[in-house]
Amino acid sequence: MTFTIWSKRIIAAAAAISGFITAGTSLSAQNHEEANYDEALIPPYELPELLVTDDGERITDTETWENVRRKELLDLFADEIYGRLPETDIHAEYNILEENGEALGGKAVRKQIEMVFSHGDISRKALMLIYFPASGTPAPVFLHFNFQGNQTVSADPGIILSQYSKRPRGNQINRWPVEKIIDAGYALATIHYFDFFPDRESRFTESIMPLFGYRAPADVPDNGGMAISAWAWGYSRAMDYLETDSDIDASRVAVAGHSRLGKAALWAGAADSRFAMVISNDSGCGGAALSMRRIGETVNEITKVFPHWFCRNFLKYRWNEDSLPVDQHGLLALAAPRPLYVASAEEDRWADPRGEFLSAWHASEVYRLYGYDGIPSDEMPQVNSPVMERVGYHIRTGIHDVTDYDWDCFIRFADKWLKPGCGVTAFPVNYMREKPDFTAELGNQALMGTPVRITDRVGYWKKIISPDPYSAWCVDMGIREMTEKELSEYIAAEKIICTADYSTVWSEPARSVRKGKAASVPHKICDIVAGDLIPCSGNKVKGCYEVHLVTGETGYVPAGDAEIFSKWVSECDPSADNIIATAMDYLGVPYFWGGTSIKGVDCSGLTRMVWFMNGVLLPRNADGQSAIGKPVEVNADTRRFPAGSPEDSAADGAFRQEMLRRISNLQPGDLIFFGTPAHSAASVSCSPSETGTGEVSVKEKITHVGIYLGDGRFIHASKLVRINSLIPGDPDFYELSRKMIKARRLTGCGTEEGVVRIADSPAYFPQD
Ligand code: GTR
Repeated sequence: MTFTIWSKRIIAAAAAISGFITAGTSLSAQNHEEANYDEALIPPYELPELLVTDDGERITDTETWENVRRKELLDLFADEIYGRLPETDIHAEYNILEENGEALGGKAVRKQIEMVFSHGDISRKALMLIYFPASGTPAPVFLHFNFQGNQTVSADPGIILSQYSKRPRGNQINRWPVEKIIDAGYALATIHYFDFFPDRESRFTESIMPLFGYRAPADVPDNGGMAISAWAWGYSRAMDYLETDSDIDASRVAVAGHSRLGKAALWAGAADSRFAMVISNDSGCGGAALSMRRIGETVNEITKVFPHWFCRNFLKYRWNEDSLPVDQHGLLALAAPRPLYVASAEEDRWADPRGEFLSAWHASEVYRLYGYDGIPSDEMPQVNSPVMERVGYHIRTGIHDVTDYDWDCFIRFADKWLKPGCGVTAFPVNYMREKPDFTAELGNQALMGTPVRITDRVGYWKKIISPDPYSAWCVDMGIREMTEKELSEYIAAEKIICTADYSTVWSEPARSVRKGKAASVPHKICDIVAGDLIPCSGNKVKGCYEVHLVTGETGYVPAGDAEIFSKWVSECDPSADNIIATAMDYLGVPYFWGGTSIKGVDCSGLTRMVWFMNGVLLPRNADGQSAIGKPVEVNADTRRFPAGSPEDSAADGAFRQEMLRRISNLQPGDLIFFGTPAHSAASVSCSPSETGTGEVSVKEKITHVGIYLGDGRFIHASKLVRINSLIPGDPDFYELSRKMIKARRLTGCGTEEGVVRIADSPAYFPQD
């Protein structure tokens, strides 16, 4: 069967209007019954490629996706489907009309905010209703607009009536399990969608459109936004407010919507990346479903019945879907890499559940580019069997609606992707990589027993923030995930710190094991290194500390290799002598990019470790370290001896004098920094930082750090941890010595100078 014949059939069928009205919200008749629902009648179609640019370049990296293809797609959706809104300067004002801590029997706070938007003498109002858990911690949010007015979401008599609705209180209570949402730890924020565009073309003038200078639909250009863009605009304005509300965690807002509001939520999520998650429920044609399938509701049908939803350009694609430059899988892909959930209902054939699913499946290839798992195959999951990868999907039994089941899935999905976790590192040394990939650059290491925050998950990787602070990816077997309560208990618990360079956790009290003996004799559970922390009972058994690894095993560490952490930390004295003594202990440790343990260190990894073993938590990187403590003037004459020029010969007397001068203020134990100072350079391109004289200011760049030992000598990680001299002519002269431009003294400094004692860090000890 050819497309032409099929399309004629449908056009003919469309003439017979069935009089079907969708529950409570639809405004015009639609021929649901007459539509095609037969997969076999779908003409062959070819979806536009997501990972090929308009110039035909295949995309293999996220940078090109973000900088090129994503922008192309966003423009196409704006110009051809939903339409753009002018960049008018619209003033927004928020009035908290009401706040009540006794909502839902005291477990929630209800807050109602009047948002006033104005431009010139035109103004429009929207009323936001928020329920958030009364826990006191900023809550993640489901931002989900409603169809019938805020008062229909709950029977709560405190809800202020929405301006454009006379519907009774609690009228849509079945769609809004407010208590369930609160119990799960989320806030719910909702606005009656009419506040942005009362859903009729004839009510255009009551919408927000006049704020943009439009008096009638005819004023709107062919690529100008109409109702869906107005609702999406409303979602973003709601986000603007949420960002100002300290009861809300605006970094964890899920934009969500049902049906036409699912379309709007997807468009809002695509255009506004502040939304951390995007959820579409039964959004169908012009939402998640692929238009090219022309099954259920079609472009022709939707644009005829709802002429005020899309931009006029979309009309070009009635019965002409093959010429669409994008299809809706592109809209879903615009949410990447943020978690995306698409929900369908089995009996909602009008919305084409299979088309919604395939769209999510095709969008998943963009998620895979980021290393995330999406929809695993093009075979639809069974009904009521949700997929919860970074792209999630379910098809549930039942009709076009938002049910408790849908909400259960949204909450589960949000629990998985939006709820940050916490935990403790489990390996002796945990490798923190810049991407969730074993081949990715090593950024940092976290020692055993380090409390971490978990901010993201991909496959078997977890993105963590270590206390230095540093954010990067660890394999999940190296992280013991905990509840907040477990983590606080862990932080409060007694621990040992390994003070030997290397030691062992034995299965029984032991100091060594006879070679060749079977595993029944004391065996090694794991090695440990300096700085590792393990919970312990405080008991010593046969000269060993009894310890309890966070992975569950009990083991024994020779007492001479460890100390009780709390006692050790109270005795730490980061004096210059102690710092230098610890640093000398690292001599010969190999240089290792990203290393911050005795197994290998980079330059700032060495300094970080040396201070850590003296009870001080330094920032992870050299530039962070160069910003704390007290400045020590080195008076570098970088005009005569530019940091970037080739090194002078050791015999150069002037350079020797310069370096003797640079070290004159230094004291043993000072951190010395190498790099290039801030300077002006001739500009090569126009940039916002241009000074106006053809010069740009270049910021200071710190590339290396070492510890000063006195007499021009210092210890640093470079090839190996080694000692060099800054002074030309000395036998161990450091070839990049002229880059030494800055120094800091940490001894005698406290938190006001950015120097944090481990004892004062909430990551290591309870602080109350
Ligand atoms: C229907 C429309 C669908 C869907 C639904 C709704 O009439 O055909 O595209 O958006 O309305 O929003 O309830």
